[in-house]
Amino acid sequence: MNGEEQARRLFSGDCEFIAGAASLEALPDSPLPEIAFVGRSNVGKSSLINALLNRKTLARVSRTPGRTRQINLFRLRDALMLADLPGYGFARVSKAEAARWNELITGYLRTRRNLRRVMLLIDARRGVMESDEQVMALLDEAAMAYQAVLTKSDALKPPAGEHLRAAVAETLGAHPAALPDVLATSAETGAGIPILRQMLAQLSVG
Ligand SMILES: Nc1nc2c(ncn2[C@@H]2O[C@H](COP(=O)(O)OP(=O)(O)O)[C@@H](O)[C@H]2O)c(=O)[nH]1
Ligand SMILES: [Mg+2]
Repeated sequence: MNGEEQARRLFSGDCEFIAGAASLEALPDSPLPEIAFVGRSNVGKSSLINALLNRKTLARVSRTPGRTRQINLFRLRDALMLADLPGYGFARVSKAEAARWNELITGYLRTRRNLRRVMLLIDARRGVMESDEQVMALLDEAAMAYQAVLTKSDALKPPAGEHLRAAVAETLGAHPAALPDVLATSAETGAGIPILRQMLAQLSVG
Protein backbone atom coordinates (compact mmCIF):
# COMPACT_ATOMS: atom_id res chain seq x y z
CA MET A 1 0.00 0.00 0.00
CA ASN A 2 1.40 3.40 -0.87
CA GLY A 3 1.10 6.45 1.37
CA GLU A 4 -1.90 7.87 -0.42
CA GLU A 5 -3.87 4.64 -0.19
CA GLN A 6 -2.88 4.23 3.43
CA ALA A 7 -4.13 7.74 4.18
CA ARG A 8 -7.36 7.23 2.28
CA ARG A 9 -8.01 4.04 4.18
CA LEU A 10 -7.32 5.63 7.57
CA PHE A 11 -9.46 8.72 6.97
CA SER A 12 -12.38 7.01 5.24
CA GLY A 13 -12.94 4.67 8.16
CA ASP A 14 -14.88 5.36 11.30
CA CYS A 15 -13.81 8.10 13.62
CA GLU A 16 -15.01 8.29 17.16
CA PHE A 17 -14.81 10.90 19.87
CA ILE A 18 -13.45 8.92 22.81
CA ALA A 19 -13.11 11.32 25.70
CA GLY A 20 -12.71 14.86 26.88
CA ALA A 21 -10.38 14.73 29.86
CA ALA A 22 -9.87 17.71 32.16
CA SER A 23 -7.07 15.93 34.01
CA LEU A 24 -4.44 13.28 33.27
CA GLU A 25 -6.25 10.85 35.55
CA ALA A 26 -9.37 11.17 33.42
CA LEU A 27 -7.47 10.28 30.23
CA PRO A 28 -8.21 6.68 29.21
CA ASP A 29 -5.24 4.42 28.48
CA SER A 30 -4.80 3.50 24.87
CA PRO A 31 -2.64 0.96 23.07
CA LEU A 32 -2.89 2.91 19.79
CA PRO A 33 -0.19 5.26 18.58
CA GLU A 34 -1.19 8.81 19.47
CA ILE A 35 -0.53 12.15 17.81
CA ALA A 36 -1.07 15.32 19.79
CA PHE A 37 -2.10 18.66 18.28
CA VAL A 38 -0.78 21.67 20.16
CA GLY A 39 -0.92 25.39 19.50
CA ARG A 40 -1.93 28.80 20.71
CA SER A 41 -5.60 29.45 21.34
CA ASN A 42 -7.26 30.46 18.09
CA VAL A 43 -4.43 29.00 15.98
CA GLY A 44 -7.02 27.04 14.01
CA LYS A 45 -6.54 23.68 15.71
CA SER A 46 -10.17 22.60 15.77
CA SER A 47 -10.63 23.72 12.17
CA LEU A 48 -7.57 21.73 11.10
CA ILE A 49 -8.72 18.58 12.91
CA ASN A 50 -12.17 18.92 11.37
CA ALA A 51 -10.60 19.34 7.92
CA LEU A 52 -8.41 16.27 8.47
CA LEU A 53 -11.35 14.20 9.58
CA ASN A 54 -13.61 15.70 6.96
CA ARG A 55 -16.15 16.60 9.63
CA LYS A 56 -17.73 19.95 10.10
CA THR A 57 -18.09 19.93 13.85
CA LEU A 58 -16.32 16.96 15.38
CA ALA A 59 -13.69 19.12 17.00
CA ARG A 60 -15.78 22.10 17.95
CA VAL A 61 -14.66 25.35 16.37
CA SER A 62 -14.91 27.86 19.13
CA ARG A 63 -15.57 31.52 18.56
CA THR A 64 -14.23 32.36 21.99
CA PRO A 65 -10.48 31.87 22.22
CA GLY A 66 -9.19 29.80 25.08
CA ARG A 67 -12.38 27.82 25.55
CA THR A 68 -11.09 24.29 25.24
CA ARG A 69 -9.70 23.35 28.60
CA GLN A 70 -9.49 19.63 28.16
CA ILE A 71 -7.69 16.96 26.19
CA ASN A 72 -10.04 15.60 23.54
CA LEU A 73 -9.30 12.17 22.10
CA PHE A 74 -10.43 10.93 18.71
CA ARG A 75 -9.91 7.39 17.51
CA LEU A 76 -9.42 6.67 13.81
CA ARG A 77 -10.29 3.07 12.99
CA ASP A 78 -8.31 0.79 15.26
CA ALA A 79 -5.24 2.51 13.99
CA LEU A 80 -4.57 5.93 15.49
CA MET A 81 -5.49 8.33 18.26
CA LEU A 82 -5.56 12.08 17.79
CA ALA A 83 -5.27 14.19 20.93
CA ASP A 84 -6.55 17.76 20.76
CA LEU A 85 -4.71 19.56 23.56
CA PRO A 86 -5.86 22.81 25.17
CA GLY A 87 -4.58 25.98 23.54
CA TYR A 88 -2.00 28.21 25.19
CA GLY A 89 -0.79 31.77 24.98
CA PHE A 90 -4.10 33.53 25.21
CA ALA A 91 -3.47 36.95 26.75
CA ARG A 92 -6.36 36.90 29.16
CA VAL A 93 -5.46 33.74 31.06
CA SER A 94 -4.30 34.17 34.62
CA LYS A 95 -0.89 33.03 35.84
CA ALA A 96 -2.57 30.20 37.71
CA GLU A 97 -4.27 29.02 34.54
CA ALA A 98 -1.04 29.17 32.57
CA ALA A 99 0.68 27.14 35.29
CA ARG A 100 -2.13 24.61 35.15
CA TRP A 101 -1.70 24.31 31.38
CA ASN A 102 2.03 23.72 31.81
CA GLU A 103 1.41 21.07 34.43
CA LEU A 104 -1.16 19.25 32.32
CA ILE A 105 1.00 19.26 29.19
CA THR A 106 4.21 18.37 31.00
CA GLY A 107 2.41 15.50 32.72
CA TYR A 108 0.89 14.38 29.45
CA LEU A 109 4.29 14.38 27.70
CA ARG A 110 5.88 12.52 30.56
CA THR A 111 3.27 9.81 31.03
CA ARG A 112 1.59 9.21 27.67
CA ARG A 113 3.54 6.19 26.54
CA ASN A 114 1.71 5.74 23.24
CA LEU A 115 2.47 9.33 22.16
CA ARG A 116 4.41 9.19 18.90
CA ARG A 117 4.54 12.76 17.73
CA VAL A 118 3.38 16.28 18.40
CA MET A 119 2.01 18.50 15.66
CA LEU A 120 2.90 22.03 16.72
CA LEU A 121 0.54 24.46 15.03
CA ILE A 122 1.78 27.94 14.14
CA ASP A 123 -0.58 30.64 12.88
CA ALA A 124 0.70 31.85 9.49
CA ARG A 125 -0.71 35.27 10.29
CA ARG A 126 1.48 35.58 13.37
CA GLY A 127 4.54 33.39 12.90
CA VAL A 128 6.41 31.91 15.85
CA MET A 129 5.51 33.75 19.04
CA GLU A 130 7.22 33.67 22.40
CA SER A 131 4.70 31.21 23.80
CA ASP A 132 5.37 28.89 20.85
CA GLU A 133 9.08 28.99 21.62
CA GLN A 134 8.34 28.14 25.24
CA VAL A 135 6.38 25.08 24.14
CA MET A 136 9.21 24.11 21.77
CA ALA A 137 11.59 24.22 24.73
CA LEU A 138 9.22 22.03 26.71
CA LEU A 139 9.06 19.49 23.87
CA ASP A 140 12.84 19.56 23.48
CA GLU A 141 13.15 18.89 27.20
CA ALA A 142 10.78 15.90 26.89
CA ALA A 143 12.69 14.74 23.78
CA MET A 144 9.35 14.43 21.99
CA ALA A 145 9.62 14.73 18.19
CA TYR A 146 7.45 17.50 16.83
CA GLN A 147 6.35 18.63 13.40
CA ALA A 148 5.71 22.32 12.80
CA VAL A 149 2.47 22.92 10.91
CA LEU A 150 1.50 26.37 9.65
CA THR A 151 -2.25 27.00 9.83
CA LYS A 152 -4.30 29.58 7.85
CA SER A 153 -1.64 29.59 5.12
CA ASP A 154 -4.35 30.94 2.78
CA ALA A 155 -3.91 34.25 4.58
CA LEU A 156 -0.44 34.70 3.07
CA LYS A 157 0.07 35.37 -0.61
CA PRO A 158 3.31 34.23 -2.21
CA PRO A 159 6.11 34.96 -1.59
CA ALA A 160 5.18 35.82 2.03
CA GLY A 161 4.23 32.18 2.70
CA GLU A 162 7.59 30.89 1.53
CA HIS A 163 9.42 33.54 3.55
CA LEU A 164 7.52 32.57 6.68
CA ARG A 165 8.22 28.88 6.10
CA ALA A 166 11.93 29.60 5.77
CA ALA A 167 11.91 31.74 8.92
CA VAL A 168 10.09 29.06 10.90
CA ALA A 169 12.47 26.39 9.59
CA GLU A 170 15.37 28.51 10.79
CA THR A 171 13.83 28.78 14.26
CA LEU A 172 13.32 24.99 14.32
CA GLY A 173 16.99 24.49 13.56
CA ALA A 174 17.79 25.65 17.09
CA HIS A 175 15.42 23.08 18.60
CA PRO A 176 16.77 19.53 18.88
CA ALA A 177 13.42 17.67 19.00
CA ALA A 178 11.90 19.58 16.07
CA LEU A 179 11.64 17.85 12.71
CA PRO A 180 13.30 20.10 10.12
CA ASP A 181 10.37 20.52 7.72
CA VAL A 182 7.52 23.01 8.01
CA LEU A 183 4.17 21.99 6.57
CA ALA A 184 1.87 24.76 5.35
CA THR A 185 -1.86 24.02 5.69
CA SER A 186 -5.20 25.71 5.36
CA ALA A 187 -8.48 24.39 6.70
CA GLU A 188 -10.15 26.90 4.41
CA THR A 189 -8.65 25.78 1.09
CA GLY A 190 -7.55 22.27 2.05
CA ALA A 191 -3.91 23.05 1.21
CA GLY A 192 -1.50 20.66 2.91
CA ILE A 193 -4.27 18.45 4.29
CA PRO A 194 -3.51 15.40 2.08
CA ILE A 195 0.17 15.53 3.06
CA LEU A 196 -0.69 15.84 6.73
CA ARG A 197 -3.03 12.85 6.39
CA GLN A 198 -0.18 10.85 4.89
CA MET A 199 2.15 11.83 7.71
CA LEU A 200 -0.43 10.66 10.21
CA ALA A 201 -1.12 7.44 8.30
CA GLN A 202 2.59 6.64 8.40
CA LEU A 203 2.45 6.76 12.19
CA SER A 204 -0.70 4.60 12.44
CA VAL A 205 -1.07 0.86 12.97
CA GLY A 206 -0.93 -1.18 9.76
N1 LIG B 1 -8.33 32.15 6.92
C1 LIG B 1 -8.39 31.07 7.68
N2 LIG B 1 -8.98 31.14 8.91
C2 LIG B 1 -9.02 30.02 9.67
C3 LIG B 1 -8.46 28.79 9.22
N3 LIG B 1 -8.62 27.87 10.20
C4 LIG B 1 -9.26 28.50 11.21
N4 LIG B 1 -9.50 29.78 10.91
C5 LIG B 1 -10.20 30.76 11.77
O1 LIG B 1 -9.48 30.94 12.97
C6 LIG B 1 -10.34 31.05 14.10
C7 LIG B 1 -9.99 30.01 15.16
O2 LIG B 1 -10.23 28.72 14.65
P1 LIG B 1 -10.38 27.44 15.64
O3 LIG B 1 -10.33 26.24 14.77
O4 LIG B 1 -11.55 27.58 16.55
O5 LIG B 1 -9.05 27.59 16.50
P2 LIG B 1 -8.59 26.85 17.84
O6 LIG B 1 -8.91 27.77 18.96
O7 LIG B 1 -7.12 26.69 17.68
O8 LIG B 1 -9.31 25.54 17.92
C8 LIG B 1 -11.76 30.90 13.56
O9 LIG B 1 -12.30 32.20 13.37
C9 LIG B 1 -11.56 30.20 12.22
O10 LIG B 1 -12.56 30.52 11.29
C10 LIG B 1 -7.86 28.76 7.90
O11 LIG B 1 -7.33 27.74 7.41
N5 LIG B 1 -7.84 29.92 7.20
MG1 LIG C 1 -10.48 24.70 19.42
